[in-house]
Amino acid sequence: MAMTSQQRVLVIDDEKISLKVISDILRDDVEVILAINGEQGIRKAIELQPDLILLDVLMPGMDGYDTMAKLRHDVRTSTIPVIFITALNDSSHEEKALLMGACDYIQKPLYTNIVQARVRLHLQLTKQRKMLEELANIDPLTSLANRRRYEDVISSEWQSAIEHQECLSLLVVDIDNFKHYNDCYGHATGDKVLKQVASVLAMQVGLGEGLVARYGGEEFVVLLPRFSQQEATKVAHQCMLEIERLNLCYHHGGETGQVTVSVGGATCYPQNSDLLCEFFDRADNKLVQAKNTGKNKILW
Ligand code: GH3
Ligand code: MG
Ligand code: MG
Ligand code: MG
Repeated sequence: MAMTSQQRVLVIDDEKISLKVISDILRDDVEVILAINGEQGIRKAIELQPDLILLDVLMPGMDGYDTMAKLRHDVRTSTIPVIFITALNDSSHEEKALLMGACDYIQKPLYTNIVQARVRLHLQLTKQRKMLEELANIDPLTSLANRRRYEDVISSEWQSAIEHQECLSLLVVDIDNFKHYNDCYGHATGDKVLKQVASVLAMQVGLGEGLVARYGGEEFVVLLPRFSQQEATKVAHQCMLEIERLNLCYHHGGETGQVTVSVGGATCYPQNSDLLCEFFDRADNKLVQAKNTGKNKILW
């Protein structure tokens, strides 16, 4: 059984010969990245996001434990599994590594088959974990983040905005008269519209700029960290314009309509973790107001 290709393993070891040996053992099956010390290893882990890290314990300067502590502390690397590799055969070292969150511990001298078997096992577990994460966080119809993911991201963005005294904007976007669209063309065609609206929103909100999520049904949320009300309004108008450009018409009760959205917006400088619910409610109340006053508009 071959290891899954395209998976990446980062090896951090101060000895060139060890790097060579490990890389020879693994390179047929995975992409191997090498680092000669802890600092370089952390940098490469952040940048290249390996699926697994093999970490030498004894290294001059920053040793394996220090490196591990830093990897665990940084959100960008905290969930990457780490296998310690060491010549130390004292059980207290093994215990320490496992207590720090290492997923495994391999003792030198290295046996090719053991290294391969353990790496294979942990890569498979990583793959399964990623699949589960995706199932838990992604909306299958639109491929956007789902409501669970949105709740996670907004709480961490809220916390970070408090820490850095930055503002945060939120748009709640709901398709107008979508029931009419479904009644006209059926649910399956309605699903296609949801996908189209979702991709317009995703396109307007650049990667890394904010989060677009399907909150439920035909309702979406757009979270825009550090966006002022003015900047977020611009994004909302652009989204509304592009959705109108899709030119999705339907007929209902003898009349012709077109798919539009209503948007409720809120912007604030978060001060207190308790006020997060109120923030969402503010945007949501504005959405209700927009619905009650003619739809196809944005209100703050
Ligand atoms: P409003 O302008 O007030 O928002 O009216 P609306 O018809 O959009 O809102 P309402 O809440 O009355 O109905 C929402 C509709 O969205 C009804 C429901 O069938 C449809 N909907 C929700 N989720 C899905 C979905 O996953 N696929 C499809 N095709 N339709 C969906
Ligand atoms: Mg060493
Ligand atoms: Mg609606
Ligand atoms: Mg709705």
